[in-house]
Amino acid sequence: MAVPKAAARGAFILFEGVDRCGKTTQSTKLVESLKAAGVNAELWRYPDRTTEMGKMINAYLQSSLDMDDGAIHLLFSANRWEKRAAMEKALGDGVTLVVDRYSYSGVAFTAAKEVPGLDLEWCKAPERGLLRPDAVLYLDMPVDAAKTRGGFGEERYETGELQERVRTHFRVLREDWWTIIDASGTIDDVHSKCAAAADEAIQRCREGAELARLWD
Ligand code: NYM
Ligand code: MG
Repeated sequence: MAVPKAAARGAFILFEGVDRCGKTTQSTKLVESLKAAGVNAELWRYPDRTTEMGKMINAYLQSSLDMDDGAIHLLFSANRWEKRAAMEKALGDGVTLVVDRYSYSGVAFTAAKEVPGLDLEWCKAPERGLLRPDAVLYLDMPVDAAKTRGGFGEERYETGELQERVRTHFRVLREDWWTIIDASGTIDDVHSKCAAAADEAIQRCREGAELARLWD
């Protein structure tokens, strides 16, 4: 008797980029279009501000709470670890996860603070072992353009100087399998590039690509 073929796992599709580059708009739009095409897809985001740790992160970002730079870095990471098993389960159940920020933001932002001792390697260490995305859609936008977008400056880290350094660190973290998308195009233009990269990743997962871990 033929053994039933296991259902394909979902793809982990990650959006990264500086603040106000359009990640939230594009990730929302991607989930809508995937669902319309019959793909079981969900939008997740980090920090996940709904958990107890996430509430502390939210207070820190809104400057109602101060915290040591190393401690807040580990809290952002722990906020990914607390959801790791749930992510793996969803992917295994065939759900494609479109994720708005993950470990790369964690590393790029803390490293950009240039705190002695908290170098790139230190920042990467707590991320080791988390799930590796199947695709990274990096929305590339000059900081000067992002700054003119609504809401810039409302939260901690939203200064031109810090964002420039974040962008430099993203450049260092970039790997050749990332998809770099010019985010200054129209919403529809950027969306069609994101959708093409997402389709390709979903296809790879259907063909049996295994879930990997950071930083393989
Ligand atoms: N951020 C985000 C970090 O500093 N470390 C992290 O691990 C993550 C996931 O939080 N300025 C920063 C980047 C943003 C801020 O994210 C909140 P968002 O996507 O603007 O809600
Ligand atoms: Mg933001």
